[in-house]
Amino acid sequence: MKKSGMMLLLALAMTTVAACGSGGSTGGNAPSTGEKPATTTETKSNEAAADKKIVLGFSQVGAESGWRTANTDSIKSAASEAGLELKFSDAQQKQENQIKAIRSFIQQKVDVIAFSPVVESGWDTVLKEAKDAGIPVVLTDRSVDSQDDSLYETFIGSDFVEEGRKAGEWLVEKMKDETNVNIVELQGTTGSAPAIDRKTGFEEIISKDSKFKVVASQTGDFTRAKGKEVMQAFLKAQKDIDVLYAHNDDMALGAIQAIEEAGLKPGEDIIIISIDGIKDAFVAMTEGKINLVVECNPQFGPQLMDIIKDVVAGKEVPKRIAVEEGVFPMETAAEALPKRTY
Ligand code: GZL
Repeated sequence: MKKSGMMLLLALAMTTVAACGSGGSTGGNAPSTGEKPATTTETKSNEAAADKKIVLGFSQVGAESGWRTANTDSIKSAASEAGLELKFSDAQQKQENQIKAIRSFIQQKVDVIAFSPVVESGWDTVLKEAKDAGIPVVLTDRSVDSQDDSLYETFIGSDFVEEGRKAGEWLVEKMKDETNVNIVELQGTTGSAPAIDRKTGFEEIISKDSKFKVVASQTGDFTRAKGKEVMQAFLKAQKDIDVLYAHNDDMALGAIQAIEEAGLKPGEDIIIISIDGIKDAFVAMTEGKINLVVECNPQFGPQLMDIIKDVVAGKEVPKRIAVEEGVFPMETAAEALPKRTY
């Protein structure tokens, strides 16, 4: 009995070892039902990592203009398309709200932070905090004046100086037979990259001929309401305005209301040049109320998601990525309007 029992135990033990042995390289318990061998911890973590959604923290300037709304729509839809988890914050055009949002993203340990800086200055401290936390930052739409470009991976946005030059070059040609041109300027948000650079580019061109005079220049903060208010003040203070140069369409559209309420014809009594290219500006051009729109494309959401995936994958990305855009004189508006997408 004893001997046969021992033989039985030995046979059982042999079967168990063989079964384990046939578990292949994993060394785990080979299930006898012929299923795939259980993955190791390492394999599981690789699979989990591959499935983990990239978490993007995005701080948006606000909702001040048609351009901004289109930009937000582009980023939200592109993030959803790309399968990213988006944490979105609207700063209502306040830098302190953007800094708070970036600090919150750092605490939440997001994978990437992206933002459109409402103004150029005052970002080094919070960007260093993100860098110290090992979280890469991508600048979108507007840049910062930091001397340390290791604080961000890349900047994707328009060339605002070039936009200003395009506005100036069109005006020089338009006014070639005039001897004296009085210009009023509605600037964007004070201290913002588009306001600074659009002014720089425009002045670079018109300053070559002293017949062009900027007789008044003030911020309309990129909004329709403020654009109307400041244009009303210009009309009261200036006896002879030939041209309005508005840093965005929303301010131009607000100014048009003020010009009409003053009994003048926008686009005729006062030539109007604007930047962005929102649909309402194209409609105004078809009505003869705006003479030129320089495009500033807000729909770079898909490009942004590609960059973010490259950054997370540790790939090298160019420090500067420009957005393509055109120039639309009023004569081209009717044909272009049906094709406009923002
Ligand atoms: C430009 C963007 C500007 C738009 C405005 O890229 O930052 O801000 O021109 C918007 O319409 O408010």
